[in-house]
Amino acid sequence: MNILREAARHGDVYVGVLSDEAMVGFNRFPTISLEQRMEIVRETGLVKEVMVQQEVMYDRVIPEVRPDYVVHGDNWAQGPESAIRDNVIKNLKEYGGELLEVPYTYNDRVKRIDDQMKEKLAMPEFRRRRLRQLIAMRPIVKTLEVHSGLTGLIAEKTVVESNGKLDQFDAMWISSLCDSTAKGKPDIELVDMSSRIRTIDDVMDVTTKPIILDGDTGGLVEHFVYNVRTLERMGVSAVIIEDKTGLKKNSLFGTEVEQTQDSIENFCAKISAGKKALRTDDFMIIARIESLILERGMEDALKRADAYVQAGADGIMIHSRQKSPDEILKFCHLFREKDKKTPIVVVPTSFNSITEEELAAAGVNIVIYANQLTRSAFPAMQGTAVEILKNHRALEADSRLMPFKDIIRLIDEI
Ligand code: SPV
Ligand code: MG
Repeated sequence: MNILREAARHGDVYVGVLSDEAMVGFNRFPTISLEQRMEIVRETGLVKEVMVQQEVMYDRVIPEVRPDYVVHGDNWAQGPESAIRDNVIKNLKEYGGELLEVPYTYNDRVKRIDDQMKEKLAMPEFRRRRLRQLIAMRPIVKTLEVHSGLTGLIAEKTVVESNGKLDQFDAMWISSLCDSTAKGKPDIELVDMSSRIRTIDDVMDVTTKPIILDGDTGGLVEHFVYNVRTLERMGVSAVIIEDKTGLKKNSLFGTEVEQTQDSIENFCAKISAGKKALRTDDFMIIARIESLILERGMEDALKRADAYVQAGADGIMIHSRQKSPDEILKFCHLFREKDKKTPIVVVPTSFNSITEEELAAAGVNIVIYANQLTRSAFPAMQGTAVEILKNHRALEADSRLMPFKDIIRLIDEI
């Protein structure tokens, strides 16, 4: 209201309301529809026209409207959002327009509204359906591995500006490998569901983004049907289960260790039973195909994909441990020839040269960065431990550490 009042003093006010797509790129997910957001602005009676802004940057809208002034809150001077400010200044300069910055209103009432919106986004029924919404809205859903409150905060809050665009992660992956590794345990379904749920709960407590759980093999069908219900109730958006049976080992071992692929019939029965147990249309059961990992061939992978979709799978994850993305791209191409809509998920740990744009162009809907946070944290921590041991003190390790004053302020206070 302050901003609108200030703007109205200078002439006719045009307000740009960001589209959902533009918002989710750098801000939080909208809690009300675009039409409702526009209506709120119209209702103030201070505005001549409300327009939809399809892009965060102003390269299109400013030359089109050529406003005498752009009026904006002053809360964009620091951090990645300063790129938007720079972009506005650059566009105004073209014809001599002016930027007016209004002090941002910080008070308890505004904070409360902000907290309420965040709380709403974190609620199970809102969080759960957000993955499907993002699949429909984003060219590709960018998903980062998390295994604790702290890693959850990194996925939640990291926003970057690059090439004039702001970007953030859309969703979080609770990996069996990294959840187990964080507990010093092997990735063999040893860390049980109660413990996995504890991790999910820690993450949910401090985040709002949707969660995809690595459900390993899904276990016994008789247990799986209960577990999907629990996950759905908690507000998890999807579980991915892999078509293996017996003692599961991590797929990145490939054929170096013995791993048994489940039969198509058994795995289809597991998917169908899980789907039948669900109470909402939001929760997704995604079937993960291990045929390429186990060197059973493309034909087997495609046959299984078809059968799993028929059995009710809400998405297909295709995995590979080749350095080259070729077999994944080939699968996507052949799968998409027949099935245009079932979401495809990939985990480019080995074939990491492929970009998100290339994956999206191949018809992939979700990309999961499944272990990079853990793999970067471990050498950093180990290096510090070595440094302290070598020097009999912590001074030498200090230059690699986050400043003490930053760590105590890392976590928001309520
Ligand atoms: C995990 O992150 O635990 C996965 C993906 O299952 S992978 O490790 O690539 O098999
Ligand atoms: Mg796993």
